[in-house]
Amino acid sequence: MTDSAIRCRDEVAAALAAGAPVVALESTIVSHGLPRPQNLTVARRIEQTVRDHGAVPATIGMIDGTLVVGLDDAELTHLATADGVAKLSVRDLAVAAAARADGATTVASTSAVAARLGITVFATGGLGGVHRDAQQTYDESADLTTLGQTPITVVCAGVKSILDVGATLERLETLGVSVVGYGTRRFPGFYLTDSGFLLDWSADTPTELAAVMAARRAQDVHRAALIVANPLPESEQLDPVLHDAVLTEGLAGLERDGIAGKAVTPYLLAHFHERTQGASLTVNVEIILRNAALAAQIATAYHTAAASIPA
Ligand code: PSU
Ligand code: MN
Repeated sequence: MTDSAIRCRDEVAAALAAGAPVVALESTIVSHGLPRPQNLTVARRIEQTVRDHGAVPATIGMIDGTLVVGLDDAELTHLATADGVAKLSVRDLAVAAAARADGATTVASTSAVAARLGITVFATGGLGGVHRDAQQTYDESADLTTLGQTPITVVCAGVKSILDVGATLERLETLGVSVVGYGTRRFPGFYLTDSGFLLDWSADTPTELAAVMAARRAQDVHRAALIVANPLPESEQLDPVLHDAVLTEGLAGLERDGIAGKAVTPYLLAHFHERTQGASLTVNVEIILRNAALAAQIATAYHTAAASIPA
């Protein structure tokens, strides 16, 4: 599909038309969530991982005001390396388009654009959520409200401990977002295997998750997202003692440096990467690649099953 607002890469459009598995990917983790120069290498590895597991990757972003679904390598390189790439949530998309901006899409805007094109599965690292001081600042990511009105399956490792995890789970419940643990009923804590919060549901295989997606479609009452929360194995998590020390320091830094609004998440991510001497980056990359692999497996299971059912 090509129109003035959204350009879909040929390979992605062909896969969608054929009912073949496609996995959407966001660009904010590339432009704002991972340090340079590793970010570009990681972006390419995420796409390759999706391919290795049988699906077509569609990394979404904005180039010169046009939303691109399936950035090519030059476009991906641009968003990973250029200065002044905007961080675009849903509310920013039209203003940025009119300004012919280059921008990276968040979980919210990636989900919204992907769902509009009929992409059923999206892989990311962690969702945005409710910030720890939200009672004073009202800082809650638009990822939550957008997921509350966007029917797409999102594979993530929970939300970062920089957020109020309990409050985020409460908001997801209020917004009607389904949350299913992959192989666990313990909600993952991104860098840590277990956030300490429990879930009502779990699924053990991509096929089971594809069955959940098929049931959602058959029931036809779901307007919100399905979150698949995929924890790291304990052997690969960040050292919990180091994690807690760096977190405390990062939260204090926010106040000291007067960081607020959409700069909060990138600030804390950069702080983790610096203060753990790269250990958090290694874990972060591992999380994203594992989520990309699982998302591709879910998309493959879902589209294989769908293809065998007469329309
Ligand atoms: N969490 C991460 N890494 C990230 C983000 C979240 O572990 O890079 C990005 C995602 O793009 C997410 C966005 O959608 O930050 C949320 O930002 P905000 O809190 O400003 O809504
Ligand atoms: Mn915010």
